[in-house]
Amino acid sequence: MHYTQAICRVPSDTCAQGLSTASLGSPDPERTRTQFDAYVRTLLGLGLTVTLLPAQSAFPDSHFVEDTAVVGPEFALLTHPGAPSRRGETATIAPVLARFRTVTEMGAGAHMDGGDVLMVHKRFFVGLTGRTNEAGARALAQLVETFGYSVQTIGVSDGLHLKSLVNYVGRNTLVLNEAMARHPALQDFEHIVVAQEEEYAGNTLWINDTLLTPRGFPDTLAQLQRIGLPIITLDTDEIRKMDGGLTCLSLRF
Ligand code: CIR
Repeated sequence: MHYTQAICRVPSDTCAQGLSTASLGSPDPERTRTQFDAYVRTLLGLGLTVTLLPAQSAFPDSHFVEDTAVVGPEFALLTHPGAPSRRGETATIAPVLARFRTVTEMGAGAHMDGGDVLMVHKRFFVGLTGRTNEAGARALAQLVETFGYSVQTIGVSDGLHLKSLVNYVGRNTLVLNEAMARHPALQDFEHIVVAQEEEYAGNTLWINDTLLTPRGFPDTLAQLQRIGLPIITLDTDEIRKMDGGLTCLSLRF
């Protein structure tokens, strides 16, 4: 898939009040925005058009826009985020997506965070987590199977989202942790296995054959360099304090 568009949302001054399981301290909103700005500049530099949405102080996690939708060339599925405090985030994303795609909504009882949805060509892998349930995966399948995609679920017991642990980095390769490397659903790919202490770097983002990876993970970086694609490292330490990573800061399509 060649990306031409991204939707991002400016982090709010309230960003430290969002959900987090990380014990890394409270993020500084100013530094969070600096890291976010560098991310947006990187997307622009890669030729994407970025729709930048204003901060939403009522939703401290709302700059993690990836969780609000799943977007492919033929569709946009508005999710029903797993965390109650995040459900209101989709209301302002729907009209923006409607400029680009026909928007479908999930029914009640279905839960999904976009961070649990990994799209690789015509295949979707959906993490079943505290945020995404079977009904959510079925809602996605119902929509995308009509466009010729397959959907496979993967139980995730550690980590917030599937994409906290597994991402596609081009050249038929996944970057993933050891446990996911053993998963039967993921054996059709080459693997770059991140060391336990570098698990966060599993959240590396592939954009049109450039890799965006968090700074500070030398072993993963060395492994990624062997793929032979250009690599951009970005500071994410403030974003990480709220369990965020590079994939979650944009919707790309
Ligand atoms: C949350 O817990 O929902 C946010 N603090 C972090 C969401 C990160 N989203 C993502 O990785 N897709």
